[in-house]
Amino acid sequence: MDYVERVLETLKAKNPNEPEFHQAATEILNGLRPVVGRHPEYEKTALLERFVEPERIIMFRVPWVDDGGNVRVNKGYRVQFNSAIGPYKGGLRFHPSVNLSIMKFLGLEQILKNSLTGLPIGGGKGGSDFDPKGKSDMEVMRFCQSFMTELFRHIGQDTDVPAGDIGVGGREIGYLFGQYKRLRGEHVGVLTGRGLSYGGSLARTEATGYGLVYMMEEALKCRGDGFKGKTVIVSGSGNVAIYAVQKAQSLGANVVAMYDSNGYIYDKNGIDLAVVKQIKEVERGRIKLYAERVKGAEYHEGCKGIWNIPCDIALPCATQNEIDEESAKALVRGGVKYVGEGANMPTTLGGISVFQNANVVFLPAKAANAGGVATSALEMAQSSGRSYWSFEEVDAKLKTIMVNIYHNIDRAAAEYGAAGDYVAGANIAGFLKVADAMTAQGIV
Ligand code: NDP
Ligand code: 2IT
Repeated sequence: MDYVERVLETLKAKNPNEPEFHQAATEILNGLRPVVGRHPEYEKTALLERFVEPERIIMFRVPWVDDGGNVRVNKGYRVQFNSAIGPYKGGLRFHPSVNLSIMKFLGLEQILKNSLTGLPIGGGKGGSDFDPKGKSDMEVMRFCQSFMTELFRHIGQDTDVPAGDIGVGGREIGYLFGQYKRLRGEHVGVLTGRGLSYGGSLARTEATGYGLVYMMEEALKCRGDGFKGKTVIVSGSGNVAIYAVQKAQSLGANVVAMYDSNGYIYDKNGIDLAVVKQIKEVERGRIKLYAERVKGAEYHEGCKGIWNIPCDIALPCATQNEIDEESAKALVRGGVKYVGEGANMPTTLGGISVFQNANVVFLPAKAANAGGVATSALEMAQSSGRSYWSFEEVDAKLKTIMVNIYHNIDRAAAEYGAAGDYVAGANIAGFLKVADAMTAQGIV
């Protein structure tokens, strides 16, 4: 058993029943094997053992009262995973599936993603099993206030800066920020993704989806290709999906399908994004409505069928493990040449192998969706400097960051004998900086 295998075996034994955490750790540590081979000092200082163990996990009760006067209780989490290169940074997810395993896989991924941005941010993640779907604004507000009443003592602009993720958008960030400010009496950049009237950054809303497309555009360009005329599938219909579609369409792509957790829409004429935005951002409705409003569009119950639609480029932007081995095979049969992960860990380990064996250009989440957190770091910079940058300025910085990440992971993969394997490249390039910072700071 080599060092990597030993660390993985111990991790699984010490953290049983955490399949998503095991999956993320397996992908990362396997990618790091060539690095560990060149740095025997990592094993001597138990660097990998320290890297996979969160610095701190906070778990708390979130009691709140619904509109009917009933008392409800949810679980709250904040995993402060690694602060070697900067304050903990990462989103909050509100979704009924949230559990410790999901929080830890997201936190572990976040460390390397944040490192790849080149900006000074450590890794963290948090959230709750609260489901904002179907709740009134006042219920969401009471929940957010209760959540922050516990979380506020653990976060701060220089210690831990949460943001949005699934189920946490502008509305939730507003309520969370309002309660933080009330409890601390400080108007500071403690959360990112804030509204523009109270410290938010232009282009943060668009950043993850735009960033994904910027990186894919660079990957296409390096192969003498482009988005123009390509058939694209984007899963999900939330923040990341909507702005990925917007940017891909602006570059001439034909985006033909999207979904929510109930089912998918297929519109061979190209998705009318204004209709999706109206349904999702304004009405908070179901994607099914799209087929009732747009002539020629189809709605199909269930999500999996989306991957049977022939396409050139697939951008999974909903949630973890949405593309399994079978779906990856369906995509390859349908002619997919490029896959870019907008969601976190949307492809299973088996699915990744299918893509790599078929020579699909595969851009992994921690690189491809880093535009969101990178722009969060730009929001932090604007807050600290008490200034605002124009949309064009933030967008240009975002694009530069995404293009740089692409070339960094490409170079790292080649340098470590895995040319074209961007999973390995992203893990290696992200890890080297964290390992260097951890080493410099001693055994902590
Ligand atoms: P949103 O809540 O805005 O949207 C999530 C979308 O994914 C919705 O369409 C939702 O459908 C769908 N979805 C969620 N769970 C499932 C499921 N189990 N099966 C099928 N569809 C599902 O979240 P975001 O767009 O912000 O996040 C999407 C992904 O991108 C997540 O993996 C997140 O971690 C990742 N990400 C987000 C960033 C950000 O800045 N927001 C940055 C980097 C990554 P429904 O409405 O039916 O639940
Ligand atoms: O997964 C992610 O990178 C996010 N949800 C964004 C985190 C952030 O701090 O902007």
